[in-house]
Amino acid sequence: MRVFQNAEDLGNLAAALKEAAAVKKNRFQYQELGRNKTALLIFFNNSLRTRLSTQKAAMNLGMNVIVLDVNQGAWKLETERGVIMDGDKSEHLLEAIPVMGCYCDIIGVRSFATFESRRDDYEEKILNQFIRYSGRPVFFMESATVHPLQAFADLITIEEYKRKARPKVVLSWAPHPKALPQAVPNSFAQWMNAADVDFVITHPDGYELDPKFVGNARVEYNQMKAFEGADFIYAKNWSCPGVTRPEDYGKVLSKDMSWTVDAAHMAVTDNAYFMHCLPVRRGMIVTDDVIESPQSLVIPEAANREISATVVLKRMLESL
Ligand code: AN0
Ligand code: CP
Repeated sequence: MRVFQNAEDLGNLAAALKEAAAVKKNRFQYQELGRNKTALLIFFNNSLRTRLSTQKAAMNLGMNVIVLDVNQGAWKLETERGVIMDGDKSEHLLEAIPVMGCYCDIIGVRSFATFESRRDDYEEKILNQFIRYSGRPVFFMESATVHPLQAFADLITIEEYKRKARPKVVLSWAPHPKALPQAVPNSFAQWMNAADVDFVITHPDGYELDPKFVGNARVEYNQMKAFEGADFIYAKNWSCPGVTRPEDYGKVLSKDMSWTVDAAHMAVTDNAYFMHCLPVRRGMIVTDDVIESPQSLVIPEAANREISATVVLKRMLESL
């Protein structure tokens, strides 16, 4: 595997889930695979889980790991071509990327949507430059539009906890004070569409996700109706994807607190599990009692980030 961006990059998902279960039983069985290989993890944005779980995954495989926080200690990077660099940016991404490639075998990159241009974000301008100019396999650690390591970990978690062959999974928008990316809901939708689940998306008017991620999912604007009989509730805030109104891209259109997932919401489900990728704002996305309930899977999801990253790095090492 040279690029890990979409669900299809893993090939057969059932096989990938089997591999994940085997890795989880013995996460050190491929220690030799990564010997003298180096993973470089590049962060343009903050992280707790991705930073720790991906380092742990690389260590499980016997790899060396280098982590770079671009905004803390590296030179400020220009990303546009044709610019006269007389401002505060000392280096161009087009030199920085191949240089980074010199010191590693595999590169992971976190670079969130900037919301400056919908087109640049949805064309994955930054990550595509890493793919093109680094000369190394590249895995996405949350890009402008996708967060596949999270979605894979979420699918592993659903596989572990499901009580029906084909559970009902609901992706629900929830309120948040700041504009957040669409990467997590985009990837979650993409992976749920590829998996064998009954998938429903619910959000207020104007929050329609990009059709390429919605696929054949059912969209239900009445949140309570969407929750009826659900087995898994996956809450997440996202800002306006700009599908119906491009001028609203990246904006906060609603802070409607009636969408906060509370006990009354969970009561209409089939004793559903509660999921969120974290970090989560209590009182906005979800109430304390729901996130602290025995039905909350937020910690098992985070734990499975180590497993999803181990499988992805293993696949990349195997194809070096
Ligand atoms: C990010 C987001 O919503 O995409 C990262 C989530 C994994 N969240 C925040 O910036 C709070
Ligand atoms: N879920 C997730 O990716 O968390 P971090 O932003 O802390 O890495």
